[in-house]
Amino acid sequence: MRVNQEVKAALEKGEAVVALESTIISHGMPYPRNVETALLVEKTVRENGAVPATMGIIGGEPVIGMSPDEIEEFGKRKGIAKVSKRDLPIVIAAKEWGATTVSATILLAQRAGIEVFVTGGIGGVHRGAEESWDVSRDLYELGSEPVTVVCAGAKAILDIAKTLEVLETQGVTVLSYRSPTFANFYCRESGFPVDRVCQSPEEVASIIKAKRDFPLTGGILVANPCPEKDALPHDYMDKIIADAVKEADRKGIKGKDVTPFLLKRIVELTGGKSLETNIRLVANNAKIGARIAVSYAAMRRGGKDL
Ligand code: PSU
Ligand code: MN
Repeated sequence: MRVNQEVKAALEKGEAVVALESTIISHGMPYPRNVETALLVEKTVRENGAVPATMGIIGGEPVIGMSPDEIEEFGKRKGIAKVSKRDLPIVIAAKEWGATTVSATILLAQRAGIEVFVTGGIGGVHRGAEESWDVSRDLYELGSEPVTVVCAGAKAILDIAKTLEVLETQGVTVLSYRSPTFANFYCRESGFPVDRVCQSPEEVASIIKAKRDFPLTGGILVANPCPEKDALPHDYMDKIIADAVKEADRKGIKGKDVTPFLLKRIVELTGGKSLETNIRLVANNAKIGARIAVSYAAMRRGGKDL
């Protein structure tokens, strides 16, 4: 594993580091907005007091903290594999490039000692999973690794009720950030309850610390709703998502191609509006995630000095 100097130094001093994934760059958004977004997210993490660590596999080597040039390459290079846990050994052995999903990024973060991770929306249980059995690996990595993921809920293309059920089975602590219900990606609220509504980064950090000190294994999910001014209307998005899901079905799109296909199709069907919302919500997660990481790092350092 290659850990960049800045990240290494911050971790040694017990300072806040935020993990970032690369599937959202290579498979979640079109070039060049994907690169602009990844760089904006890193900048937002820094402005809020933490060190960003964008992760991916370069020539078979897991990289913790890419350079801006490497981020650019992940944005435009063709044929970068989408790497979930099962794909990691294949891409490493073949010395290939791989964009890490939430699940693979959680694994790399845990290996590097990074406890807070920011993304847009996690993978989850797909609509129609009773037939397809399509349930993202993300939920199981959240269940087993000690990483807190700050997101805007599960991607809107999913079945949120079933996703929350699997999270509960996996023992994942599900929090919302200043919102009464679980976040609904493009549309703010989902109406589904969470385990605790948190009002501040300190409150979230205290829950992370309690889980680690106990100790309990497994992750925490912080659902941070998209800012009001950037959110898209429910009814409008419901119809577009339903149409995109039907189209994927008709075209026989399966497995790891489903999520990238749907995200791309939704951008087309909304005339680019969903992309703008996606960018704004990731940046907003970066702000809150960095503040949570800073607060948690301070609590841990405080604990050691006592
Ligand atoms: N959230 C986004 N855009 C994305 C993803 C999440 O806003 O591109 C990616 C994440 O990397 C997540 C993956 O882990 O989609 C889930 O894919 P699947 O449904 O195939 O497990
Ligand atoms: Mn899947």
